[in-house]
Formats: sequence, structure tokens, C-alpha cells
Amino acid sequence: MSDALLITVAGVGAEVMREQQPHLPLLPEEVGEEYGRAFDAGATIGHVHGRKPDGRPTQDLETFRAYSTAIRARCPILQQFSTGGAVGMGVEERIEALVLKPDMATLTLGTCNFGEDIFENSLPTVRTVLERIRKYGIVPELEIFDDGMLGTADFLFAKGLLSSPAHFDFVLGVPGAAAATPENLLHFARSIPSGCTWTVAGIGRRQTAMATLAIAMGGHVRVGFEDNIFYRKGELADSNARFVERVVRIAREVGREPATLAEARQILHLPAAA
Ligand code: KMH
Ligand code: ZN
Repeated sequence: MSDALLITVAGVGAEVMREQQPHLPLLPEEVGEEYGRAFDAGATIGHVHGRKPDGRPTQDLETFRAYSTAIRARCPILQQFSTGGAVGMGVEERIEALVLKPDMATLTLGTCNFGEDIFENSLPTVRTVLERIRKYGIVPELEIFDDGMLGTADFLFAKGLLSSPAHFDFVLGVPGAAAATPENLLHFARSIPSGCTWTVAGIGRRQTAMATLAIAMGGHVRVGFEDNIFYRKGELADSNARFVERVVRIAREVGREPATLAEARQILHLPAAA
């Protein structure tokens, strides 16, 4: 198996606002440039959420079309659309942009607390999202925020609705869901079906520690403003690319290189580029 490291940039998200992170990209050209810089630094997957120009989260088709076009104009990073959107959104709103057939889309495998809110992913919601993902031939990334979601993964694999190889993303450190600890990461990594691959997204100040563990364990890494806005304690990051650059430095120290696009496609079982 290739040792190449997938780095996902989650540069927009649905929760962080400009007031908290002045470099948060909102307009399509800002998003295109931000993802371009992350790609130049070594990211091969761009996890995309939509925002209105005033920062309000949206999953609206036209926003995703504009973001996707701007990103594509700047760089060939693999595009992974969020289907989680923001808490409180209805499922149809969350998945309307999938008609654009991105390379990948997220699929969260259960409901969890999300700070003061509830991130709703009942089985009917999961099935609806998965059906739409399948309809457009998109590769899913299976998002696991909490232990119970691993049980739902087992259930869906047993039913044949999901199959190995698949790619997981462990989102660790959301308040109300699984904590970003080495024990949880090890437990999650051991719990997925054989042949599957995984990424970790460590939330907040645990981002770099989780990334470092994943690099050492043979997993993959997600970084970006969606998950963390500080480069280090008390210092805001001035771009998403800074996080990617740091991950690349750590990876090289332990003998892993950032994946090329061709390697990323191979690891994720995406069709080779035309
Ligand atoms: N914004 C979170 C409530 C995803 O992108 O698929 C959900 C989320 C997951 O970010
Ligand atoms: Zn997201």
C-alpha cells in the first residue's frame, strides 16, 4: 500500500465567522484562491461548505456552483461537498448541490450533540443522502463523530448499502461527541472494516496532535478553519495553507509524502482523471 498522505483542507465550514477568523474565505474568488494555496501546499481534497456573502451558511446550489467553478479555475484539487451543512438544515437542502457531481461527498452516519445543538442524521436521513450520492456516482466519505456511528457503519455494511473499500473521516473533539484522544482514535481506526482507509479531523487545539498521530498510524489528515482557527495558542492562522504546510513538514519527518492527485485517486478508488 502506498504511504502517500491524503491531506484534506476544510477551509470554510459552517460555524466559524469572519469576526472570529478574519481570513475566512466567503466569496467564490476567495474560496478559489484559498483552496488553490492549500493545494499548492500539498492538500489533495477540498471539503466544501457554502456561505452567503455575509457569512451565513448555505447549501444552496448556486453557491456551490460558484465555489466549485472558482476552485476548479484555480487548481485541480478533488472536491468533496459537505452534505452536513449546518445544524438545523433539512436534508433536501443539504444535498441539493450534489447534482453538480463533485468527486466526493460526506455522509455522516448518525445523530450527535453538536455544542448546544443537535446534528441530525437519523437512518432515514442517512439513506436519503446515500441514495443521492449513489445516484450521481459520487464517492462518499463516511463521517464518524461518535462511537454509535461505528455501529451504524457496521449495520450499513452488513446490509450491503456500504462496502469495503470505503474512506472514513473521524471527526474528534466536537463538544458533545467523541473527544480528540489517542484512545478514541485508536479505537475508531481499529473498528472499521478491513480494506477501508481513514482521515482524522481533530477539532480546535487538538488538530495538530490528532494529525501527528494519524500520520504515524498510517491514516490521513484533515485541517482547516472549519475545525480550528488558531495556528498555535493565542495566534490566529493567516490562511488554511499554513496548516497544510505544517502537516507536510511533520509527515516528511516520518517519511510520508503528501499524495499526488493520481495517488489520491488511487487511495480513494476514484476513477483516474480524464
Ligand atoms: N457543520 C456540521 C454541523 C459535513 O460537512 O458533512 C456538519 C459537518 C459535516 O460539517
Ligand atoms: Zn464539514
